[in-house]
Amino acid sequence: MNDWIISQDWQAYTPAEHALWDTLFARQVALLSTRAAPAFLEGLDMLRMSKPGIPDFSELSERLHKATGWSVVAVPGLIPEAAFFENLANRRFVAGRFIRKPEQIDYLQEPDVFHDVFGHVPLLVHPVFADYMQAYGQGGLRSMRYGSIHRLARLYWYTVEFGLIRDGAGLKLYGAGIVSSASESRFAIDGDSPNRLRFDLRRIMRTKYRIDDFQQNYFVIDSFEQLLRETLDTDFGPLYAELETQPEIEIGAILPGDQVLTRGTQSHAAGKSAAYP
Ligand code: HBI
Ligand code: FE
Repeated sequence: MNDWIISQDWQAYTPAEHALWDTLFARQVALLSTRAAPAFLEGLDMLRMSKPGIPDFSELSERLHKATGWSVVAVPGLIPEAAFFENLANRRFVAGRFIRKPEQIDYLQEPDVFHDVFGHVPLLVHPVFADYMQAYGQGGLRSMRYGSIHRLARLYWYTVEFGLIRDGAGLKLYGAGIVSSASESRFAIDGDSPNRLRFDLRRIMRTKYRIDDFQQNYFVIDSFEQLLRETLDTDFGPLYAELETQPEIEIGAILPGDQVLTRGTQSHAAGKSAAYP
């Protein structure tokens, strides 16, 4: 199968592109020192990501491989699901090699090298999270045979991309979509708008998500062990069949069975829908 891997072509980055990485990096580190999960900050340190400039994937992979056997490889952008899952199942994290334009510094839809490398790679140093990501890739390949990719995509969205974790240190960020965004780093932790609900695998797999704005619901895990254990202990075949008999859950909804950690005002989302009916 085509794995979509290309060369990073690190020499081709311009000084302005490296400088944009440095600007993004400094801004996020300042926000995250008090907000990100300790495991994320340890990963940044361990991988020496504070070294100036866009990281060279081969250098990064050398360190990462020693820690957990993962490597980082370049791809042209979003790739087909089968190739995405196949790479993860083989402990290869696929990263965009391009960096956003200066005018997109605050937001872009496609995953660029800052989102992919700064956002996703530090946690791959954590042995349990590293195993979860591989299990996700393996589960993704299986989900394709059941026609249930969307269920697993939701799990990825609400954990790997937009997950929160609650440990002794309180509520912290670990989702890559949050930690790579200055505005959502604040919104997800400090904001009074979103709901924060305890992680619930089945519930998440029924929940729609939004790709155009801050999340309305965040799901909070107690530990990466919980995430890995629940994923490995679940027999997804029967679960997919069962979920087809249950209604979908709207973004921002709170259900009777939810364990609500924070009930938000939803003022952010309400403001938006008033402006764009
Ligand atoms: N490709 N490069 C890249 N990055 C992703 O995050 C990605 C992808 N292809 C498919 C995909 N994500 C999702 O559809 C899966 O999580 C289901
Ligand atoms: Fe991502």
